[in-house]
Amino acid sequence: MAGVDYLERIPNNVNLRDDRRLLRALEEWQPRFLDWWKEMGPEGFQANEVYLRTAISVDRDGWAQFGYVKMPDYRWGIFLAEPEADRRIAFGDHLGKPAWPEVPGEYRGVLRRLIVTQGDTEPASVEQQRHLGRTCPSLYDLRNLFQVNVEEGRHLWAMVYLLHAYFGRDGREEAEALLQRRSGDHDKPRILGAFNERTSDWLSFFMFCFFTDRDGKYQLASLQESGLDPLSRTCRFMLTEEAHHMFVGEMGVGRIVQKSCELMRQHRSDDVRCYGGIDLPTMQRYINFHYSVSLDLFGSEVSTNAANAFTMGLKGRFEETKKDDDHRLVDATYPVTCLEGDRIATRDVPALTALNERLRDDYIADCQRGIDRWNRTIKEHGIDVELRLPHRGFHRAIGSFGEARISPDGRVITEAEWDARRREWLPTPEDAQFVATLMRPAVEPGRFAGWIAPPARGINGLPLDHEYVRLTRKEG
Ligand code: BYC
Repeated sequence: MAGVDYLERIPNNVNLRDDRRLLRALEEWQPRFLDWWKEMGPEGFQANEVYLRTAISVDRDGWAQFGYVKMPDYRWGIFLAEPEADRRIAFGDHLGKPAWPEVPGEYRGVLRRLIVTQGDTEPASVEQQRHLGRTCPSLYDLRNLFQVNVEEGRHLWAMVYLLHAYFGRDGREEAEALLQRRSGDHDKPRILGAFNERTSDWLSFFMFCFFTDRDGKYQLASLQESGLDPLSRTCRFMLTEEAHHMFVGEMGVGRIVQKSCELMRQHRSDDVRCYGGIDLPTMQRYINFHYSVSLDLFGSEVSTNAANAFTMGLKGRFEETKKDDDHRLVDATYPVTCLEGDRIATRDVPALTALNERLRDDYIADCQRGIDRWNRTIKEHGIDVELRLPHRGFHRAIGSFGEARISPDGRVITEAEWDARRREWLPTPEDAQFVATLMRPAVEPGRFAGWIAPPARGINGLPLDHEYVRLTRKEG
């Protein structure tokens, strides 16, 4: 149980009990969070028992406990990774100085903006996914969806704790606003583009977990380097949970690829739609969409915001401490590919301003590793098709490429060519309609929908036909 007060109304390892004001403020926020969860959380399953993992401690062996919980009773808590003794700031102007236990006054605004932006994505994703339960491909997948959802709820708690504990009244107001914005809402949308898109089917859900949650991994890893020690420790623990979300995405897409390949072999046909599978060209179009909107989440190629956050010691690079350079980047350059006039060019720019692009490069390499694994499955079935990541400029809204039309193979094209070919490259309304026809619930323990292969193993050593969600007492 390593330092976690699990019997408290808000489980925590930050000694909330000793800070009555903070405790009261969070206890006031808690019922509003629950109201938000009931209104915007998973629709239709709030009264069902779900086999969930709950964080009860942050050490290696004990951070997860499995058991049946009704989602509104989930113990959302505040957990920071164990402090590192004598932790020092690893980059920027304050390199080598002790990490800050409190927010430095001069960085308050920038830090608050970073924390709010991070926090905003968490409830947004729950809102995006709230209708999926009714069309789950199995109880195993339904449970995984809910696991992801409750953990995103916990990640919201993680950011709200920082806002309440370190940002006074402004922080409390921001915490309130996190419950007011709504994904996709015209008047009060979520902050970042990808979090206002619809996640209307399970193919999109798995793609979102693979591509968009992976942005979370890279952003959290950069914030984990922060000079603000509580932010660093919070992100360090969130990353342990984030890993499961990407697993759900990679395995989910991988199982669909596998099923499609099995159907292609069995029926000696590339067009598996008539056999109830999702054809590989459709998969490719979904990849193109989710990858491109996730690339936007890294911001502009050249960004003074990113340079400032680094120089101030607030947001580092991915694996900052493992990098073998001066960690100040004052004279360094970094190659950035962007649009120059009507052509795509790579040029060296000051490394400080290129930090978004550098993180995007790390992310792209990681995405490619997943694509390679899916391609191995295709190859193992003797099928001569390869899934690909489109060019980084394809279908972008943020950064220099947002001003032009780029084809998946990286050509600057005319609006006319874009209009003529976008149906080849991005999911069409017909694709979405077709995928929607497959979204019929498979809720008998051990049954899987016909468009997705079963996973290799169940959860926490349990068999695949375990009743991961008890549906006997359904809500309304
Ligand atoms: N959409 O200098 P720029 C996760 C704005 S995901 C809309 O290019 P900067 C999760 C930007 O705010 C991880 N607006 O970018 C995943 C700025 O506005 P202001 C989330 C955008 O500031 C799945 C202006 O454009 N965490 O955890 O260097 C499920 C110029 O900005 C977008 C974070 O994002 C966009 N895509 O970097 C659940 C970490 N991109 O200031 C959870 C915290 C940029 O001019 N956030 N803009 O009004 C950050 O580090 C930075 O805010 C960004 C942008 C990386 C997002």
